Amino acid sequence: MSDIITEQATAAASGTAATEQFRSKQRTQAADVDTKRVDTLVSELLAAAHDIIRRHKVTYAEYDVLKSWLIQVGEDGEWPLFLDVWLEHVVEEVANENREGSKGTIEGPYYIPDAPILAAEATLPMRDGEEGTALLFQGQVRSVDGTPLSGATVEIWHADNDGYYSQFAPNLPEWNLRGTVVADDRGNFGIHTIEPAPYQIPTDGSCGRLIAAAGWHAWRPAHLHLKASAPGHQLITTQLYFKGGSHVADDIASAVKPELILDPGPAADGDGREVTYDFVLDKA
Ligand code: MBD
Ligand code: FE
Repeated sequence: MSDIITEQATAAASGTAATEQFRSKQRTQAADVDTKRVDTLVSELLAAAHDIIRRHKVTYAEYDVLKSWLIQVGEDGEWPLFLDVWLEHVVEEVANENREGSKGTIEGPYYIPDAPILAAEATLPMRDGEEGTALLFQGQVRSVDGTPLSGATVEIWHADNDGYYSQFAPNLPEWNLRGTVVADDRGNFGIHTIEPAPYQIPTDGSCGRLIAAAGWHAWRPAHLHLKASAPGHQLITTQLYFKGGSHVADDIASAVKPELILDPGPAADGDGREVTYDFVLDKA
């Protein structure tokens, strides 16, 4: 028998890692608290909750279930997951409503800045014999006026063929399937990777319990996460999906838009599939 201990992926482990990651990001952001705005937003949020309690005659038993569930979400570290799955899509909708360039969508809980820097045509860091269909993801970064953008970068991160993200699930090498690709002087890039699998929200934590209790499903369609940026332009955070993939039409995180669905064809080199997608960035 092997004496290698294979750690299991758990909701609490990925939740704790996501919480840590979020906290380290927050350290660099200045607190910006306007009393009047906090008053308005929190008062309206509470008023909406009061209204629901009255309309549905919420009982003490239900109130106690809510209380214990909320406590457990914190203990599992699943606040980043909960918020990004069920609220972030509307924050993104509001934040990007005036953009003219490529569509954005939610960042989700599993972004890590400063992934390894890679050349304009590159293979993402991956294990020997990484499972999954080979995928060449290529394109160009341009400005809204059509100008190719030199100095552009495309950050990419995605799940493996089992639906797991490096740094958030055990037994994966650091930076697996993550990279910062520096496009060439015409904004062109070509990224060799593998197609990610659909992602299932951990079923053994509080978010999983909510999903089961409500009779929902726990799936996100297979997706690539991306951040494209260039000097003098606004960074766009987005995701791309695969036509015909499961749950493209019923993403638990409500983060699919028609413009974000890729339709890869057979790869020119005969290995797997390839697709071209161009990013159009708004001016800063
Ligand atoms: C993911 O991979 C993801 O992208 C989001 C938004 C939530 C949970 C897992
Ligand atoms: Fe994701």
